[in-house]
Amino acid sequence: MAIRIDRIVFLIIAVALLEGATSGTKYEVGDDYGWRVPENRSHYENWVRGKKFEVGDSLEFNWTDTHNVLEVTTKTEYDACVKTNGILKNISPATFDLTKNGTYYYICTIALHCDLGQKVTIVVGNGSSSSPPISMSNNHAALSAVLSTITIVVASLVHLCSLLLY
Ligand SMILES: *[C@@H]1O[C@H](CO)[C@@H](O)[C@H](O)[C@H]1NC(C)=O
Ligand SMILES: *[C@@H]1O[C@H](CO)[C@@H](O)[C@H](O)[C@H]1NC(C)=O
Ligand SMILES: *[C@@H]1O[C@H](CO)[C@@H](O)[C@H](O)[C@H]1NC(C)=O
Ligand SMILES: *[C@@H]1O[C@H](CO)[C@@H](O)[C@H](O)[C@H]1NC(C)=O
Ligand SMILES: [Cu+2]
Repeated sequence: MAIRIDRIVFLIIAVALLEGATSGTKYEVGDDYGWRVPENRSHYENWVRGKKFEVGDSLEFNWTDTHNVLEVTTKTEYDACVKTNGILKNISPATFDLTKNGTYYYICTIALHCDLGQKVTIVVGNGSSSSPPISMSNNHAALSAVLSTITIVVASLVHLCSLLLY
């Protein structure tokens, strides 16, 4: 029994380490100030300054009162506070994953909040995504990547079962 518990603890630690190694930084947008109408329009620009966002990082918007987060896709929409297109999250805290290089735009759609400066631009990498056109060879590469991942997962599960049953 003692041996079994040792192994279970070891596995839990190993999984935790693996997850820690693959997850990026989680940014609390505005830090303790949170996500709200700022005192001046450069508030969130100032918050972004000096930060280096990377693929795998995530943003957490945290608020009380009435706010939300809309991710818009173009600078034009962002600059003009266009509230009609994009991914809207209404529940605090709202998390957005930065899954690839590019420029991400977030605004609050309540009343004039965006116009008053409740908006933030996040640049990941050099700010542009490099998505090569999908070709046949890319599809093959993607397929074999998926297959090898499945193989690894199945092998791990078999291994896990054998350890637990031992
Ligand atoms: C805007 O407000 C932030 C804090 O909310 C402050 O650090 C910054 O200096 C202010 N900028 C201007 C231009 O007033
Ligand atoms: C969100 O903000 C509230 C108050 O501003 C704070 O108490 C809480 O810890 C924050 N939540 C997170 C997940 O940071
Ligand atoms: C993202 O950009 C950084 C810096 O420009 C670069 O080092 C990295 O390889 C890029 N990652 C992807 C997935 O394109
Ligand atoms: C950003 O990086 C990508 C891929 O490395 C490159 O194609 C693009 O020209 C770069 N853009 C800028 C503005 O440097
Ligand atoms: Cu708002």
